[in-house]
Amino acid sequence: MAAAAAAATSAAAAGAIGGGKDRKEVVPVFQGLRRHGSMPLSTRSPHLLPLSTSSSSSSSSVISAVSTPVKPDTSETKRSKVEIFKEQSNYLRFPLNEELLTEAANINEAATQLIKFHGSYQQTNRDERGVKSYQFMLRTKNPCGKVPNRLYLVMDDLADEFGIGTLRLTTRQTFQLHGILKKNLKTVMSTIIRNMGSTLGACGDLNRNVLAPAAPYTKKEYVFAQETAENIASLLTPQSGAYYDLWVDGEKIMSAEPPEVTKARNDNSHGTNFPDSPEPIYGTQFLPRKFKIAVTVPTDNSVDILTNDIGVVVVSDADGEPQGFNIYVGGGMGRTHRVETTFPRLGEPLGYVPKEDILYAIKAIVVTQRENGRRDDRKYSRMKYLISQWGIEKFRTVVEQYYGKKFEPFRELPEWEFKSYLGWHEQGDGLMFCGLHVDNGRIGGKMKKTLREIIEKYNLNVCITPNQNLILCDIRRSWKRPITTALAQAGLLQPRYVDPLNITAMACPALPLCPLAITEAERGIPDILKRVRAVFDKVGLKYNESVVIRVTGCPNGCARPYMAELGMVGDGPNSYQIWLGGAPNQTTLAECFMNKVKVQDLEKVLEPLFYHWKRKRQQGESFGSFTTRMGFDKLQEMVDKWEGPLESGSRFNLKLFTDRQTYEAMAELARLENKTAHQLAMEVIRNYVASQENGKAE
Ligand code: SRM
Ligand code: SF4
Repeated sequence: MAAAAAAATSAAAAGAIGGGKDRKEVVPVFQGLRRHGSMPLSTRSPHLLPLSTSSSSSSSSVISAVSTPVKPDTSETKRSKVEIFKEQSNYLRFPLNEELLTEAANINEAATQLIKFHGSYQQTNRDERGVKSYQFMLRTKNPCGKVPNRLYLVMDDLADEFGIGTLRLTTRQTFQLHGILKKNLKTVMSTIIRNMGSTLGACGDLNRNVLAPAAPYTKKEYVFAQETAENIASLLTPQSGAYYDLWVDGEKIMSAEPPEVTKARNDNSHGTNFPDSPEPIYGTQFLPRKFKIAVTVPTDNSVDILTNDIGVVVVSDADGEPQGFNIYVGGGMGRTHRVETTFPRLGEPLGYVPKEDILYAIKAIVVTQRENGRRDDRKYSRMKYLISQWGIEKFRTVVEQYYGKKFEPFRELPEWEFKSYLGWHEQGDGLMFCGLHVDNGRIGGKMKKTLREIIEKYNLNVCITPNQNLILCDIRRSWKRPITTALAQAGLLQPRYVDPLNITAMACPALPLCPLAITEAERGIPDILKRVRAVFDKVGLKYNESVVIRVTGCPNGCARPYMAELGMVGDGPNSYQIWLGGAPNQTTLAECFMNKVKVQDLEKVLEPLFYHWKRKRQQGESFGSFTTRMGFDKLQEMVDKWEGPLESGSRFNLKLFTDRQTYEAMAELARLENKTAHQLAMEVIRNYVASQENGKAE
């Protein structure tokens, strides 16, 4: 940013927020000590006063008004247990360092909270009864979803050697490894770190993996968005060194960061930093809660931009030269059943900043949340609640004080589109990339073996998409055929052979390892999608029609079900809330239509809804828009009065067959596989077409 300009006003601005050189941090008492005792109270920074700003320019003008500094509020406020653990940890070390050395298969409560910041969760297998089998899930951090060839191969090996034999691609472009035993944690962590990977800050109360479009296009805007995501990720990476102390005995195996990132992190012109702290941005207390950022380019909503705490969009001039960024704030999905004061929320426009200011603007937003987000009740600690409480105007005013400038007006943007990047595409540098649909991001069995062989043989880098899919990058034209053939043989079909319902569907891991799961998601969705396809067939919807379906095992929303056209959110054993109204381009929030729908009763709800969508929709109207236009009263009436489609299902199925005899024979075979005649016929046809294609490729 214009550091000079900022410096010119630093005294005023720092005074306004009461930070700067006088900023105090909770002193970690365990530097050296290893024992609980009475802890100093968190010294809250002075509260911000509303600015009496005289600035009227709409450009990034420097704030010149000064508000009266107030005395630090040293009153004791209630804090959640996790705040105490953080404070007593000596920047995420204690007692994790000691707990890792014990013979026990698990670690204690404080260490369980701290290890999250290092990228791991303690779990048990909930399918098993009796003695708890403790294990750890590890999550990597891959800004933009980028995974170098070497790291992919190492993750693939680690999954087999120390995990449950599968790799899990996540909704935030990272890997999860499940089933790591405590005794192997250090080996696995250090192997990742030594092979171009990291798990630092993949979980915990700090900035999580930064999303950006995964497509390896060489177009200027895309490259710029990805560079920005990487710089933001660097800016907000913990600095204390605890991670390296614990997992690689203090060796600093870090990639160098651009000097502008270091400069932005160290800049304290506007009182954002704890000047003498090993964690200049986070301090001892880190953030009140997890924090999520996505960067993208106009139209490309492959990142579900509005669900993030901060959404950043590259804005370019007429020649395609990036000039700055639009910034959204306040998105988030998590909620708690029956607590109406918790809710999913979409990000809203904060303003525009010139490109050289982006790191400073991001830091100002993060610091606003750090200072003002609730730390007493973690249910309400996400930044979306702060913005909901304050309103965007007040939030903007406070952020501007830490930023030292005013935000410019938000630039107009074109419509968002969902981009999956599946199939073959040109990168723009003569090479190609191939996007592969991976059901729920779970890579195992033959698919895992084949992917490894291809990635190893052709020395490919890969990218993980925010939809749990994988992109093979940097492919020479001449490799396209053999790679297509090898992929198809492992069931990794080109997108036109994958059921369109599967292509956009997502489910979170849920049971058996997620401790918060109320019911199935990843394990349940294959059957759910089959049944939705059968309902589509029954009511006469075509094969190429689709709806965005997302399923989670609880209301936390890890697969972003509240953005889906049909969201299913676990609310009891084998039962789900049904959420309707999301859009195919992920721009509207769904609403809860029904509670406690037993999974076996799904058809009773879905049949009438899809039947009426087929008949009453306007031209090109998506299922999400249809349900919103109808309104829930009308939809409820449709469900309540449902007596089955007027036409018999067989009439539609018969269309595929030349005569009744063939249809009946197919129907009988299909029954053996618990399918409809139409489904089986479609499968046979698709397999036939795929085998012909493969034949051609060979
Ligand atoms: Fe999530 C907690 C899995 C993306 C909202 N999430 C969890 C935990 C770690 C359970 C726990 O706390 O012990 C889950 C581990 C399950 C397992 O066994 O693997 C878990 N979340 C996932 C992943 C793997 C789902 C997936 O299908 O890919 C995603 C990993 C992302 C990553 O790589 O960083 C994942 N989680 C999300 C998202 C989507 C996103 O970020 O785009 C959300 C909603 C967006 C948001 O944060 O608002 C999300 N996860 C949560 C929440 C609710 C947060 C809240 O504000 O209330 C929790 C629970 C919590 O934090 O207390 C949670
Ligand atoms: Fe677990 Fe709930 Fe997230 Fe699913 S949505 S992974 S059940 S926390």
